[in-house]
Amino acid sequence: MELSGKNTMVVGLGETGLAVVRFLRTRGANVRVNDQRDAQALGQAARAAEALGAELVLGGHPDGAFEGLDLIVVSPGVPRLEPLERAEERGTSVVSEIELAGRYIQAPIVAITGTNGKSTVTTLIGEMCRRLDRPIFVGGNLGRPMIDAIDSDATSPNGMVIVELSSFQLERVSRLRVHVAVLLNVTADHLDRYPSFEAYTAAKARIFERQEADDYAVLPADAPALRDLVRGDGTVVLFGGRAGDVRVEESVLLDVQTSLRVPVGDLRLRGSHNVSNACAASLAARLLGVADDDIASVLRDFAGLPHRMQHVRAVDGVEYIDDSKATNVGAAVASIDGLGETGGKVILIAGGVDKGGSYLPLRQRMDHLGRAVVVLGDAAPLIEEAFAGSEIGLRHARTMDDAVAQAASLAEPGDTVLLAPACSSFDMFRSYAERGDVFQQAVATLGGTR
Ligand code: UMA
Ligand code: ADP
Repeated sequence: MELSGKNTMVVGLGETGLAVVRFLRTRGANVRVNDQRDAQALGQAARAAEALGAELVLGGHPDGAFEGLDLIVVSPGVPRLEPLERAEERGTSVVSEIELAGRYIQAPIVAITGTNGKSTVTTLIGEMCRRLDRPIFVGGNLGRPMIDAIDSDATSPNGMVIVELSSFQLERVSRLRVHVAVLLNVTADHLDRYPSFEAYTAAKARIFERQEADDYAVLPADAPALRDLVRGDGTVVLFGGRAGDVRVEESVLLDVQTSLRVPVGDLRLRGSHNVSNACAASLAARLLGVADDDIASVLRDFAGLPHRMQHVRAVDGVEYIDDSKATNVGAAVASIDGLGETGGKVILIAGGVDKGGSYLPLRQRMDHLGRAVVVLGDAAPLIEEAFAGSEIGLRHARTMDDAVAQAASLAEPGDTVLLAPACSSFDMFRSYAERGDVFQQAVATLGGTR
């Protein structure tokens, strides 16, 4: 696609937007930037876009800004907007950053989606593929926008682009061809943005749409319904369950097609959900040509990303675990299950911004395994509602320090205090990472008495 001299607009000036502005300007396009925030709120990002020669239309999404354009690139956090839809009706091409990036990448693209486990699996595949001795890029929703890969060696035919893709990023893709597409799982999330669970699922399924016969669709063996989502011509390969190519048998992770065998006890990652993640990553890496020994050594070395089942400290025989990245109910349930047999009970710290799903699965787990739940943030009343009539205690906290103090006072030796909020963090924190940091600081200041 020739961009020189074209009239383009970037909607949303976060990390993605700024990276797209840089890319479009390098290719000689005229760039307008539109964001609902004003210049003051955008701060450095607005100054950077201006310095790159972009025209700024800030503080809202006025209709006029969307006129006279050849191309609009939408940031993932921007939902459906009426002016965008009208521009599309007028024939303006509206794409996501991922679609735009894909058009300039010659390297095979490896993409990972799903409700939970994306960052972990993307990182694992990235670490495994690093052993291939070819230039690689690892990014996407994980942090570095995919468009930043362009013009690096990783996008040459000899390279490899490995990206975590959210449903938001997949919404506006049309021609993106993914060589190895991994769909890990789908449970309720982002129902504050999508009209239905089906709409959310359909966005994720777009990852498969342009696959050809020599591409691979990697799916969980124990979720047959997900296979119906594969629309393209990619070859379906399965992980986990009883029939997956890479699965667990008698506590050993093995690849039935190769000699890969790693005892589950050798993995540093915690929790059964992470064993499933390890199976998915190992299968994808094998499809990409990584040797068994390299897969095995990454599985043995990788200790997990921060704020995912991260062990913080033991105080008075109570373990404190930071799973701040558990930002939906499915993830929080997996966290509780992933603690395994500890002999004690769980004190769960949960709450934040509600995403429109049900908290009942959380209650079911906690009724079995929990001692108490400490709720905080906007979603507290909704969680309380789901726990109505439950035998386990429910406490309210105003701050994270308060939540940790209350959890500590409730816990008995052998118990686990688990931060797995089942919600996003934006009511009280800048990000899940900040929430996790604040939790860890609060835990660090707990004085042990026994
Ligand atoms: N904005 C508007 N109008 C709107 C909504 C937002 O103008 O209606 C503006 C905001 O004012 C802001 C900008 O859009 O200035 C933010 O854009 P963005 O939300 O797309 O955020 P980025 O900084 O570009 O980060 C995005 C991803 N964010 C989201 O999808 C919400 C990051 O994922 C990703 O790391 C980054 O691109 C690079 O690819 C974060 C995330 O929370 C981690 N993802 C969700 C998740 O994991 O659940 C999907
Ligand atoms: P994502 O990038 O999809 O948010 P992460 O790898 O960052 O995924 O993990 C986020 C949280 O999701 C973890 O902290 C854990 O609670 C949960 N989780 C991770 N993997 C899985 C899985 N395979 N199934 C269910 N929950 C998971």
